[in-house]
Amino acid sequence: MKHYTSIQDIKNLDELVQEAIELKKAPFEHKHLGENKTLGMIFYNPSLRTRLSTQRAGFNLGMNVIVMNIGSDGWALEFEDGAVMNEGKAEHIKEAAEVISQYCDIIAIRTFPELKDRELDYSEPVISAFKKYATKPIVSMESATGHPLQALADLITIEEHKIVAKPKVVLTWAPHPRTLPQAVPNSFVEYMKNSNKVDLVVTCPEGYELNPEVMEGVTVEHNQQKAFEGADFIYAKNWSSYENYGQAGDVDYSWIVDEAKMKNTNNGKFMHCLPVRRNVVVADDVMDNKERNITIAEANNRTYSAQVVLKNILENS
Ligand code: AN0
Ligand code: CP
Repeated sequence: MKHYTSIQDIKNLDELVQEAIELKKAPFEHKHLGENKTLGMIFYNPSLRTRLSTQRAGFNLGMNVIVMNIGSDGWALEFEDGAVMNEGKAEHIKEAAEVISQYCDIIAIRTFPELKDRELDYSEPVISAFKKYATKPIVSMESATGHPLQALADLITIEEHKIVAKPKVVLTWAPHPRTLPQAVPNSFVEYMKNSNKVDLVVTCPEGYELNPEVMEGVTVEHNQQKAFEGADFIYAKNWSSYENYGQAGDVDYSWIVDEAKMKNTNNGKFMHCLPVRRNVVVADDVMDNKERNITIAEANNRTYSAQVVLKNILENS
């Protein structure tokens, strides 16, 4: 593996999931791989899980880890080629990416979308620029349009918790007071679609359909109750409209996931990438039900999704 910024960087998804599950049994077995190697983690946005689990993954592999909140602590970066930099931006990405590359052997980046210009966000301006100007492998820790470390952890979690060979996995849109990215659901759909081990259904209100390219070949059911019938896993996430890009719109709070809805499933497990707003996205009666709620185990797998990715990159370099 050279970079890890999307599912395209994975040769065989189901094999990578198995490798992560193996690695989880003996997480310190590859400590030699990261010896004298440095992982640089660059954050434009807040994080709890990604920050701690990716750092932990680096440590498990024997790496040194440097973390920087570049959005608040670094110089404001210019991304435009040929820009006359006489305003707010103090440093160009061309220098910054090359400089960081000298200090780090792998560069991981978190960069959310602005949610103003769809075309711009979907061109992945920050990740693409780092890929272009850095001389070291780039890992996405959630970019404008994808969260590939999360989706890999989700697939590992489903593999571990399933009780039927090919479970029905339902991605449901859920209410949220803020305008959120499509990154998590985009990657979730891509990974579920590319695994041979799950059947995916997406349910969302009209107008909240994801990017048609991502959704190609995926079943959409606008009736949430119908979608939940027979589901083995319910994966809840809010996302803002792709069609009316960046617009808040009216939030239908009736889409909350609660125990009454979960009763319609096949004794389904509840998943969410976290952080989650209780009693908005999901009710306490689901979150506090230890049989249903597997979000803590899911978050634990963030360490192993990051570790299997870093391991593959280290082995390749
Ligand atoms: C972010 C999102 O929806 O992309 C991060 C999720 C891991 N969530 C929030 O901003 C609440
Ligand atoms: N799921 C996830 O990426 O969480 P953080 O935003 O806390 O890193």
